Amino acid sequence: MKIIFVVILFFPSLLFSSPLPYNLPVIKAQKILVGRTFETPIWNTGIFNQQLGTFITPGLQWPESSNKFLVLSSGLCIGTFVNGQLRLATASYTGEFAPGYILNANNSPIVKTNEAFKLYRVSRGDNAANNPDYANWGDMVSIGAPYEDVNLNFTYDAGIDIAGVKNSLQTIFVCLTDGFVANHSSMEGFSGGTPPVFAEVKLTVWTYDYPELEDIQFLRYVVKNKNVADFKNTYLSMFFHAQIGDSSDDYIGCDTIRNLGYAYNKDNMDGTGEGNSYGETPPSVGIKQLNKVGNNYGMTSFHYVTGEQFEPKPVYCEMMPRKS
Ligand SMILES: [Ca+2]
Ligand SMILES: [Ca+2]
Ligand SMILES: [Ca+2]
Repeated sequence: MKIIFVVILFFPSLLFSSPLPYNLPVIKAQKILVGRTFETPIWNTGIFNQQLGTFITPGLQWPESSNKFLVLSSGLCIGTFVNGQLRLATASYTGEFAPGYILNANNSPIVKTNEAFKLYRVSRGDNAANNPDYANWGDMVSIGAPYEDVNLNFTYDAGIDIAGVKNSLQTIFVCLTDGFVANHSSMEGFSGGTPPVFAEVKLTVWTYDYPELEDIQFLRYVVKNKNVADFKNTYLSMFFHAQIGDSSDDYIGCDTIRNLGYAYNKDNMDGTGEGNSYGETPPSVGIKQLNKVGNNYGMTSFHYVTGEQFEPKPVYCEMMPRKS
């Protein structure tokens, strides 16, 4: 059985940027993260592993170009109390985030964005001449975009340093915020539509082509409270809708020691082997929290959701959302 892992890491951060006004809802966009053995979309709304389109469409394609998929949709969700009010910034099927950042001015959070805030993708061997994202990578370095400091001077030097995570095959970076009210909707998927929490989320996603790491999608989230009020009783949760080819014969589980959630086929034959099903010896997929800051940030719960057509009926907020 081949296992593919998705790994998340959390780090504290600071933000430095310059303001421009912006008040429109986000136009959804994606860039495809390409690994040596798989490919998967990364959205500008906090969603990953879903193909952007009219319908909810699985996105984590493994092996690449196989037209077989392991995940339908994923995203980091934040739940917290702000001044006693429960607020959420969710990313399950649509995503309540958008590229941008937040200033604190006049004792209130002010959400900003500009044309520089978007998905950036660089691949090994790219340069400023063949990839505009590479040419403009320096715009995002002060925000948190990673690079290999080739001349070891702790400064990004265009043309000398190498954009992206050191030794990665490909790196995607985007700075997101949930601060735009227009992107909070009860149609998000699960429990969306609250006022913003005013978080900034800097997301780096990358792949390696080392044989032992080639099936892993690495994600690093840097989450910062940019509200003027504290976050209280804050939970970060990773929504992960796995789907091993034909979803009708899938099981899930978790490993609390490894901070790992996973999905696998209940028998050794996924679907019929026709179409998008894997057939014999299907793969499994998991998501693991690799880095935790302090003692209270490991996996504290693992929960499932089911379709509303299944008995027993789950409580409403844990049903899959209707979407047509
Ligand atoms: Ca340098
Ligand atoms: Ca299956
Ligand atoms: Ca089966």
